[in-house]
Amino acid sequence: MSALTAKQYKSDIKPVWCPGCGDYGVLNAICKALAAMELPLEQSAIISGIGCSSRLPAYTSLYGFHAVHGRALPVATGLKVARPDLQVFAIGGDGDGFSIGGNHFLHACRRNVNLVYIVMDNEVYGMTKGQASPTTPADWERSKLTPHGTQMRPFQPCAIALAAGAGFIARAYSGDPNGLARMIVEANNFEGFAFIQVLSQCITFCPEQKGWKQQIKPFGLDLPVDDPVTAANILHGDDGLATGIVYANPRPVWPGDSRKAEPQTIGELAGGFEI
Ligand SMILES: Cc1ncc(C[n+]2csc(CCOP(=O)(O)OP(=O)(O)O)c2C)c(N)n1
Ligand code: SF4
Ligand SMILES: [Mg+2]
Repeated sequence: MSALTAKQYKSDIKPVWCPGCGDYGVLNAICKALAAMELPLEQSAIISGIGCSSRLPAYTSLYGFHAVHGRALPVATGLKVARPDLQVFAIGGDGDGFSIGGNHFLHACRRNVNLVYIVMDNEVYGMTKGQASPTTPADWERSKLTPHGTQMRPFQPCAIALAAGAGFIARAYSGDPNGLARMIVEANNFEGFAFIQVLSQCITFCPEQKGWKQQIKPFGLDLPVDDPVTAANILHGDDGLATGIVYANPRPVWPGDSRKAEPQTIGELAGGFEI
């Protein structure tokens, strides 16, 4: 089969995202990356949770699964372990990945299954009409539920991924789909759990994020580093708006070689009986 174009990795379903939503850029970037990697449709899968961003798999022509809120990573992990021959992409939002799915995020980082996790971080629950999420700035007063701001320190996704053991950590901007596409290719080539935080504006509930276009800049350092202490210093010192692949340091993936060789049925994984 000849290589597919980026457009052929999109489905015929028209996205229902608001005009100007950052998630369009992420969809474009994913499709550009898939085309650049010439991934066959039947060899790839994309798994999401629930949220505006989690609608994305339906807009691609890949096999996919629109899972339960916060559960993209457990489903993607199960799929990759059962079918190690597939390229698995887990995607979702900041609410999906860091609130209800926060515990799965920590354990996916430390388990180190060989998959790519892309979080479209708009610092808000877009789908449920603009409540604060773990990455919402402490003084954000737009939501009626937090009229005096959250008064809580925002979650630092990349620093937390590093502390939890992720081997590949990057931050991107949805307004730069070509840069994000290159990053997705690097993440997919990486052996192990690869995490990309994509700043993807919610134009409807956080119109101030239009300003990201002027504020986003590259880290401007010689990256990626493979030393966790250096990576921690970079991530704790940045303002959250710098982009680049910060850290790449492979370690043994899970499960080990003994279970990597052949695709397994759920029954085999459960102990050798068919269910
Ligand atoms: C178990 C469960 N709890 C709550 C919800 C309601 N809910 C749907 S999407 C969402 C938050 C989505 O936020 P995020 O993941 O950041 O995605 P966005 O819409 O911002 O892209 C919530 C709380 C749900 N669908 N299921
Ligand atoms: S509500 Fe926000 S996140 Fe959802 S589609 Fe609209 S702009 Fe995008
Ligand atoms: Mg969100």
